[in-house]
Amino acid sequence: MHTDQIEVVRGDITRLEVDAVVNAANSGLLGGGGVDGAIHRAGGPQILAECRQLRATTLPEGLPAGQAVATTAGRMPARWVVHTVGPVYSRSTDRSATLASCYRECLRVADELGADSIAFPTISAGVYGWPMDDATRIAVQTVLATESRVQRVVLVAFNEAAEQGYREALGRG
Ligand code: AR6
Repeated sequence: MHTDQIEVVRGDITRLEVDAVVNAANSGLLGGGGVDGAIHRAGGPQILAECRQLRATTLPEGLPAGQAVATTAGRMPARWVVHTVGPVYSRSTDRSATLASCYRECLRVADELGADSIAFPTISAGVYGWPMDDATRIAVQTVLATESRVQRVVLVAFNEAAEQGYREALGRG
């Protein structure tokens, strides 16, 4: 991905006009707080129905951290939700490879879907406790290092710290 293809947008990911919206989910895929809660609320029950279907078929044990899977986006402007599971932050174990894998796998799933645009929240930087400057840096570095047919990547900053982290990592500070 080229740096010109990356946009930093402050706001609520559920309102964006993109093909795919990434959800920072948990392995159970049946909803939660943070951006996961916001996506299920905005998209409506069809998303949960498809997640339940995945659990009943291909993902009986849930979605492992670092992987990604798509469902409908229900009533959101987007066409698809790409659900991924970030690692819980640990001070004693370096889980950054798993966090990087989330971004790569989401782009791979987006390619499979034929999505031209995708929006990411700052995966793991909320409930899962990842320090914001590191989470945004891993996001930017991984997206830049990943080959994809996606034309436009929106990094959604939910607060000032996220916006600053993305801008610094992109050299737009
Ligand atoms: N739009 C964009 N970003 C958002 C929104 C939104 N509407 N709401 C929150 N954020 P989190 P995690 C930001 O906690 O750390 C859930 O319960 C938020 O400020 O949503 O990966 C899941 O079910 C933060 O920067 O995800 C899991 O159990 C970022 O999104 C667990 O939380 C991620 O915060 C996953 O934790």
